[in-house]
Amino acid sequence: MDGRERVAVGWAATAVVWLVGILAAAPLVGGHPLAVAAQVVIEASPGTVATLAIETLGAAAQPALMVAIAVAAVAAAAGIAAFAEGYGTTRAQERYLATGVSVAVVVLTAAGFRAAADGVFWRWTLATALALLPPGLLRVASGGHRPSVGRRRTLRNLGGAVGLAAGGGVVARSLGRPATSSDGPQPGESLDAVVEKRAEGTTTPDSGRTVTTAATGEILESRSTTENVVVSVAEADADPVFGYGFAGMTPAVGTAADHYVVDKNVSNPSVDAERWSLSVGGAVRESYDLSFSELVTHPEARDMTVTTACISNSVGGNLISTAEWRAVPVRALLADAGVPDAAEDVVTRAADGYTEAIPWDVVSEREDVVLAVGMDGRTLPKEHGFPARLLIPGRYGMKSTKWVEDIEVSAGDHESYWEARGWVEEAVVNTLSYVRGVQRRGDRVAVGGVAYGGRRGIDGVEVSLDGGDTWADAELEAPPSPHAWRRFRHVAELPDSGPKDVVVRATDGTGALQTREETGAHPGGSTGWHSVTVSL
Ligand SMILES: Nc1nc2c(c(=O)[nH]1)N[C@H]1C(S)=C(S)[C@@H](COP(=O)(O)O)O[C@H]1N2
Ligand SMILES: [Mo]
Repeated sequence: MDGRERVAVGWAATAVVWLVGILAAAPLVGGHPLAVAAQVVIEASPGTVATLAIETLGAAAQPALMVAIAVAAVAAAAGIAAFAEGYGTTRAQERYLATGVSVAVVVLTAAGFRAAADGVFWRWTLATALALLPPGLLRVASGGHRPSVGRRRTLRNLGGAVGLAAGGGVVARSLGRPATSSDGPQPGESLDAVVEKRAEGTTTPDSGRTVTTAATGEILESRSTTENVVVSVAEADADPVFGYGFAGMTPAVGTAADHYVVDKNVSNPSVDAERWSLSVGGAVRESYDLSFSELVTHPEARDMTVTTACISNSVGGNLISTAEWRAVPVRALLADAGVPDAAEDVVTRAADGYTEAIPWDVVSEREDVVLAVGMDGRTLPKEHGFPARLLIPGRYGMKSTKWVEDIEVSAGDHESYWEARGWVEEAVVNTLSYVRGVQRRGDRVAVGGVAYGGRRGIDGVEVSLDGGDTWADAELEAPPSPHAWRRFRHVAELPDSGPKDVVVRATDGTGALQTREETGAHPGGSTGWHSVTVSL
């Protein structure tokens, strides 16, 4: 290694120690500057970029972004050092550069921990100190900018710094944030328990619901295609009717655990339901606050089965789910506040800074525009918006604000989070039909899937096995609710095992055929017929 390389490696090692220190100190505040940086990048990037990342990387998009930022930080450290060394800088210039970089690192670390800590002073200052001490000492021990010490001592210094960071981690962990100090309602807790706690001030054990999945027959072989279709062969003497539950078929009503999750957050807001209250206000006659238990026991609370889909879902994609929710109509909540004639939008604001708006006309006409407080008979899981989130059946998921803190009537038009990033405002779902499973049983082959037309409903689904030349009507299961998708299947006599070009298309409740035109998700949701070529 020449001198320049040595300096670059020294700085890169310092950056690594800094990152290790940051992660070690993270338990103190329950978050870290890397996640904050990733969040800043996500919120600053155009919606199309964020969507592309979600589509290509899925749930790995956010961790991948954090890794990329970490790598960039290490590369920047090495780059700056090599650059300075290469220009034969004077001692004074070196000092300026080192001071500048140090100040930037201190500021970034402190600001990152402060943002992650929601501002609790001693936590973020201590986390900053713990994270900065090891790299700081490493620089001092290695003689500042020019490491003149031998390799063995360098390694020893490096080991010492990492050990120090680990020690800081132990301190951070022992002082770490308690998950929740509150004994109030927790995410995923039985709703009955919440109601009983309120009535008696006692806790009851959760009464879990069991979910049964339909029998599928003995599967001899099975594989998944890139189009999210499960292609399988079952025993020839399996039930020739197939039902709607064969391999690949989604349950008509899913559970909280298998519901898709999409949001802009690297780490989701933790809301203490005991301290939380819903504020209902804005341009209303009388604004008021509602506690979580008041919401759960609201006289108009009801169970609803609702399908939601993300507007960034691709044709055949998995960002669509159906679940049973407990929810209160938003118009009932607003009626108690009194809405004036001049009302235009109903704006929801969330704990993560997200906002959405729906016209008051829509809210006042529709009983199914609701604030959900439960899922599967339990309080909402954290990732689905605990303690309360909006649901607007027939609109894409982006309209359904999670972690709602206030509902506000506005007299003017309001620009929402994704709307500001170029997505359509109304976000009415496009009619869709997706193949989920293709299965052979002897000479018979079934094609099955789901179809959803939002509030228009689904009247028919057709299946083609020859790329769209000929079509057959599929059988349709009754939808689990007016707000949900319905499953379909078509069974054909098909002795030969050659490749089949399977295509499906739906007709909605207005009689309109699902459009064949293929469009991407941005800005109004994907369209086009789902097709897959299978051999079985
Ligand atoms: N507060 C908040 N609400 C949000 C989002 C968000 O980033 N923040 N994302 C929206 C999007 S784009 C979708 S598709 C749905 C997904 O809801 P789910 O994760 O419960 O399925 O939440 C919506 N509500
Ligand atoms: Mo979404």
